[in-house]
Amino acid sequence: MPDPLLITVAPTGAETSKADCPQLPTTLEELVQTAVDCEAAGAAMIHIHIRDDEHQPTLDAVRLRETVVAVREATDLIVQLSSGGSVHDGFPERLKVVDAEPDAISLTMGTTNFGDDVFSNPWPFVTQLYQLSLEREIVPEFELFDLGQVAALSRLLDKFGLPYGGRVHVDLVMGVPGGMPGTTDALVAATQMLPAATTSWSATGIGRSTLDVMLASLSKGGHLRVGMEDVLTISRGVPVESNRQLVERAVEIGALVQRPPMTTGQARELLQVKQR
Ligand code: KMH
Ligand code: ZN
Repeated sequence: MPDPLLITVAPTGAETSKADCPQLPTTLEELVQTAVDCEAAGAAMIHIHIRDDEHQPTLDAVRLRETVVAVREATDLIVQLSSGGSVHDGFPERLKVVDAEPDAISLTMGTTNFGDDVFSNPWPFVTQLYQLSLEREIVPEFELFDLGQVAALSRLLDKFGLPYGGRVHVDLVMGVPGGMPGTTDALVAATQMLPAATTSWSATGIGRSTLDVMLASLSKGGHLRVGMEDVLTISRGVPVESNRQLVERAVEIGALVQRPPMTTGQARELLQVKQR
């Protein structure tokens, strides 16, 4: 029996500027087209950061809701909103992301140095956001940037129980300057520490760690996140043309290890997202 591969696309992020990367999808129209293209290529979930009219990161509530509606109308992708936003976003706006009623949110399990900045996720914020996800019946994807955050996930589940839907899905975000490195050794260490309640996990390697992390994840039976949030070159010095190109590469590499891309229906079953 083939073991399908969940491919999540993270098309935009909050760190890259449109001026530096004109092919980055920053408008709603571009984002929806990207979602359509990436679903056709084999993605089953989309991790969304949105931008304002000046292409700057925003957590504007109206735009977030419009985005969720538009991506849902155009695709069957699981719509995951980033609750991380940018390093400059405050906790109140980040908590309000749930008001847009996405299928899923990202939920980072601790504070991380993030290049020269700090991605702040103190324990009281994490627990508040987790409890909100339970109340609103939104599935969290636990984003783990280092090994301490793997332990923090066990602590969270011990104290507050399983997420909405009963599944525990993790994404290892590796290679952020300040987090765990994007290496096979770090991936093995992190996966060995995952709570027993974990039902699925994916991994992504930032920048030049992308291929190492992809191959390590596949060799350990994990899933993949790809996209221009995490990597902007397809090979050394060659810019990524589109998110679709990154999804297609993940599908090709998955095929080599007999992991066909998971359909959106299979992904909904795996993550037990609410029917909306
Ligand atoms: N932009 C980073 C500071 C998430 O989306 O939840 C945080 C991030 C994680 O991208
Ligand atoms: Zn993100």
